Amino acid sequence: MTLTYSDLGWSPFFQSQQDADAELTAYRISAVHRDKLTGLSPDGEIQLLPDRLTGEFAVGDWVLANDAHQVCERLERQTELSRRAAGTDARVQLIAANVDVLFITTSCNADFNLARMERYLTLAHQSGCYPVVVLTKADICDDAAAYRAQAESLATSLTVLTLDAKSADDVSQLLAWVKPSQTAALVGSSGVGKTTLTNGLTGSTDAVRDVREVDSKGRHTTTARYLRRMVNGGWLIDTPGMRALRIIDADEAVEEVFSDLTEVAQSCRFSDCAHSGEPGCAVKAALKAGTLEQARVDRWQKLQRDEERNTENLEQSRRRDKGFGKMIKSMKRDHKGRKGY
Ligand SMILES: Nc1nc2c(ncn2[C@@H]2O[C@H](COP(=O)(O)OP(=O)(O)OP(=O)(O)O)[C@@H](O)[C@H]2O)c(=O)[nH]1
Ligand SMILES: [Mg+2]
Ligand SMILES: [Zn+2]
Repeated sequence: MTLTYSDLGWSPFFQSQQDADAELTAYRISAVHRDKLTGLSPDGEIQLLPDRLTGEFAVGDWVLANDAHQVCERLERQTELSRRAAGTDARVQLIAANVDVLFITTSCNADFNLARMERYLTLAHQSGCYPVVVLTKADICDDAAAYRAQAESLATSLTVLTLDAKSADDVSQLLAWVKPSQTAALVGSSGVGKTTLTNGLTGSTDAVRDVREVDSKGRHTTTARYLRRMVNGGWLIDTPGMRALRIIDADEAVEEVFSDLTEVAQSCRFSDCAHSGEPGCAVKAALKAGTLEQARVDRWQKLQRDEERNTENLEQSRRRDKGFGKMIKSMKRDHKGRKGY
């Protein structure tokens, strides 16, 4: 079966960026390897040679390449999912690009965590992806409806699906949220069933974690990201489980996810109220009146603090990189100067 560019997710947004380079061929990146990229076009799948570090490409990206399959340009992204990489040396890590729907995946067991879900919702808001919460392992849980109600309480009209990721019937619920040629990404902790869902939705047979190992923490069965075609013509990106989602540059998205609280906080007497005992604090008043929930206020403040710290660290390492770049440049300049002399 041959796919067209529009089947692959190509749109006027990308077309307008190609016009100047009409002799180059466009490819959708389906996998990012250490030193090469896999690209899809109507002619099928080929390996592409990147023009910069492969870490600067994300699965889902559109690139333009020449006849020698060398990438010449990466097209501007419609949406970008990224986080602060793990470790003290903060960098931005790309998760995926040009994603329309974010399947925020967790299971009806110990992985279920409202603070974590709020982080993923923030990621969706920040990138402009439509969030759908997927609660797996409903088949081995006594009260899936209670988990679902908790998740639904996080935002008005938030879509929450509860299912058994191993059941073909259940899994087909997800298809309704991704139209042909649209792209979805599965994110969530390790072991929640992202690859099980991917296999059900795409017909592939990727390795899932052995049932006997389900309780062992810290193992990641999936180690790379892939773009795959779903049975309905949509596209799906499976991702390796994340231990922590450190969000960056997301203060506005945090405000949106917690719009119920931001609205109340607007009535605080001081515009920089920290809601920790200041006079005229509307948040404290609402807590007292029982119209706000303390746990949610705590999660909001923690997420704000974490987001600020992550972004600060990122700024520091950006400055460091810039300083390093300047140093190299001045070394080169000195070197040239000597040669001239
Ligand atoms: N009973 C039941 N088991 C499930 C369900 N979803 C996943 N599993 C099992 O949970 C285990 C982990 O599933 P995976 O699909 O490998 O999880 P993952 O999210 O891809 O994990 P990583 O690749 O490590 O991020 C497998 O043994 C699945 O069979 C479900 O809804 N019900
Ligand atoms: Mg997996
Ligand atoms: Zn206040």
